[in-house]
Amino acid sequence: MRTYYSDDHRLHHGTCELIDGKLQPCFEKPQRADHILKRVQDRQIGAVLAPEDFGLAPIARIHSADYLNFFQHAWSRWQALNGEGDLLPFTFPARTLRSVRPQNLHGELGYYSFDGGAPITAGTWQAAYSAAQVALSAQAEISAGAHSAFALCRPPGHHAAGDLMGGYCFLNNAAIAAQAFLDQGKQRVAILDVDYHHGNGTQDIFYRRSDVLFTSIHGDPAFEFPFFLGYADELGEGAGEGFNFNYPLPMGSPWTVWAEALEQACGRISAFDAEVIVVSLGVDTFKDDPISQFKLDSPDYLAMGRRIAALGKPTLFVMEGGYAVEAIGVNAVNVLEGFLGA
Ligand code: SP5
Ligand code: ZN
Repeated sequence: MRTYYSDDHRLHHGTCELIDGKLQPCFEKPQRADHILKRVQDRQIGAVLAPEDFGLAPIARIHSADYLNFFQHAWSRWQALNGEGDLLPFTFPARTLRSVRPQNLHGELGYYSFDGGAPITAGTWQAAYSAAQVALSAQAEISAGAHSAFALCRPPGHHAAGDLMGGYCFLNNAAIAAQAFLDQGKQRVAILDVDYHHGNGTQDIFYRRSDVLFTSIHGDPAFEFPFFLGYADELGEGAGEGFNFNYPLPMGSPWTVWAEALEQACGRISAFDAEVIVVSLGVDTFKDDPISQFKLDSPDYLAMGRRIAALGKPTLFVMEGGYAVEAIGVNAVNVLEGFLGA
């Protein structure tokens, strides 16, 4: 399996995020990608390639023009205001307020954000743009006939909706890749989101559509970020009804419980008769993850990969979360090795 990777991810290096009531050093940091890349190389699972540049058009299939324009220029506007350090939102159009778009930088940033966890730094746009190109390059390889490919994306994407950033995410790499499959002629794409957190952005993007099946296994949002989406009764809307399946699990869930949810999700994917699968590959389900509460161990990721392989479809793996930095390489690559037959 080939891996697509860009050094540009380093250009996104936030200092602090607002998490659990206080500012803390960012959990989503460049070393994450370093560990994954090193494990890919050590295990020799296949070549590591730089992405091609497919431009903005495939990104604009998912994200609105006004959102992209805002995100691309937010940092220079912050600099023009003599902003110091990272840019974080602080006011949001929550209940009782109006979702109007203000003209003040901080007002606009609040409009386009749902949390204070995704700092914009000098290179965030370039890093996120390159991560999307990494996903599109791996997608193109599968379109050209490969059975699998790994998009080593950073920053991650699954919390980002069409015009909303948050949860360390700015551009939804998995959604951009899924849409590219459809635009190149596929009719049914399944997304399997195995990150510990619900993929609220991906769910919203495809919620009213039947061409993309979204399935997600995650910490119960009644107790866990992102709190406001990801419940089991969210089944899709309109034409999308019956094409969205959430598997919220209790805090502390071990592999046995997680694997049962995976069976259910795989059953839905098979019944949908997906032509291709996009896996939102987060490994923050690991027992030692610093911000998560599941109990998966490293060998469980091999079993996860084997079960996904048993679906028998071309599969694109898109990197999402995972914050136990020392173990992230082993765990992510174990999924890929399990898929490849280890
Ligand atoms: C891509 C991704 O994995 N984004 C995750 C963003 C999570 N942000 C908030 C996490 C809140 C964690 N609370 C943990 C309490 C443990 N004591
Ligand atoms: Zn996560």
